[in-house]
Amino acid sequence: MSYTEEVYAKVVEKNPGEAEFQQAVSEVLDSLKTVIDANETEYRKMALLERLVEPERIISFRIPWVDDQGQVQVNKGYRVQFNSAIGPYKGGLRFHPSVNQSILKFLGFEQIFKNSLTGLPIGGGKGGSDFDPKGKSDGEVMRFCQSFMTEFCKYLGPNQDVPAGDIGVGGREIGYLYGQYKRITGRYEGVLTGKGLTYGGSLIRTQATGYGLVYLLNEMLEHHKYSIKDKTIVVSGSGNVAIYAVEKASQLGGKVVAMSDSNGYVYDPNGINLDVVKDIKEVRRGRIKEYVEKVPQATYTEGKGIWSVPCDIALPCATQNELTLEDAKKLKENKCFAVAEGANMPTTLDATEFIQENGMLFLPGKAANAGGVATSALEMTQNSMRLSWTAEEVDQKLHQIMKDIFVKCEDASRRYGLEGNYVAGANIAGFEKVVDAMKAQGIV
Ligand code: NDP
Ligand code: 2IT
Repeated sequence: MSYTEEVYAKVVEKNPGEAEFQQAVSEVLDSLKTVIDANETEYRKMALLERLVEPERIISFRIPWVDDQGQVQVNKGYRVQFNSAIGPYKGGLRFHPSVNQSILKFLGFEQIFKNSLTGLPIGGGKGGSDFDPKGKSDGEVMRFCQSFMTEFCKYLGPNQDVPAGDIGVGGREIGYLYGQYKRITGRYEGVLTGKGLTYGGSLIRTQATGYGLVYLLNEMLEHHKYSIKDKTIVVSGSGNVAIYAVEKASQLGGKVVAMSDSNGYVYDPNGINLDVVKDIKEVRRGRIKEYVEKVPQATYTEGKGIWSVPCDIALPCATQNELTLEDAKKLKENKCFAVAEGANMPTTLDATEFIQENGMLFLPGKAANAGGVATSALEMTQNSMRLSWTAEEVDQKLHQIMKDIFVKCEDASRRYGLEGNYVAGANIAGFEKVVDAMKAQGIV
């Protein structure tokens, strides 16, 4: 058995029932095989892979809070502090009923390589809770966030661990979390990113993941002599990442015809009217089906199935494993030629394989959605310097970071004879920096 196969087998054995974590490790180790085989003796001796797949620390805690009826509720809270070789733990918090240790470990593991690719000094972490913000009042969300932070603040710090948003955690939640951190510790410091603009947030952070996705997509398309202009695009989800991916894709001349949420999807042959979506999702916290009440030519379909809408480019921006092999086949049948992941691991392993083997271009999430965390790191920089850059300055830096990420992925894939395989390129380029730092720091 090769070293990577051996380590993967141990991961399965030692992390039973953690399907998402096993999936994320499998994808990374598979594409690192060539690099690792070339350094096998050295890496084995220092148990490099065994250390890479084991989180430095997992904190798990109880979150009691009182709902509007006076009933006490209890949720689980977690933080996976996965790897601090290149900087303080950095990664979002997810509030969703599906959250468990496996999902947060997969996200934390991916985050290590993603953060490395940004070129900025941030390690990998992820956290969250099985709390469901849907249908909760602002007061309930506030009390939950305060209880979460009352425990969590013990493990945070601007040079230690700096969380941000993810699914179910946006500006409102970050505000409540920040307020409680400040109240308990008495410190006004950059301990969270995605903050509001009046209390230390960065311009463009809200847009960064979606914009960054389209910047990277654009780099890849240009490299392969295509352009976004006049392409038909389907974007799943209608949250933070999806909305700003649609905004940037439309600015570059693409036509987005479908978006979704966990209930169903809307199809608009004239191109999605983003003002309507923003009003439904950002202002009213409503459902995507309300879109058809405002836009008569649009149709709503209940359930999954957004990938059956014909398109040139698919941007999965909702959640893990939302694009299956069957969906990938449908995309191919409809002549889709490029898939770029706005979400983390939205494409199943067999679907990714199918896409790559069938000549479609593919950008993995850890490269394609890195603009969010990169801009979080820019927010940390501004907080440390106690100044704010303009929107143009931040956007320009974000754009350059995404261009650099494309060069890194392209270069790494080429060096190992895997040209055009950006899954391998992203994993290898991300891995190289982390491994150098781990080697330099000894056995820790
Ligand atoms: P939001 O909570 O803003 O939006 C999530 C969207 O995905 C909603 O439309 C939601 O629908 C849908 N969705 C969530 N869970 C499911 C599910 N189980 N099945 C179907 N649809 C689902 O989150 P974000 O936009 O921030 O995050 C989207 C993805 O992007 C996630 O994978 C996240 O990890 C990733 N990401 C986010 C970054 C960020 O900066 N925010 C950075 C990098 C990656 P509904 O409202 O019905 O639940
Ligand atoms: O998955 C991700 O990269 C995020 N949710 C953003 C993390 C961050 O710290 O900005």
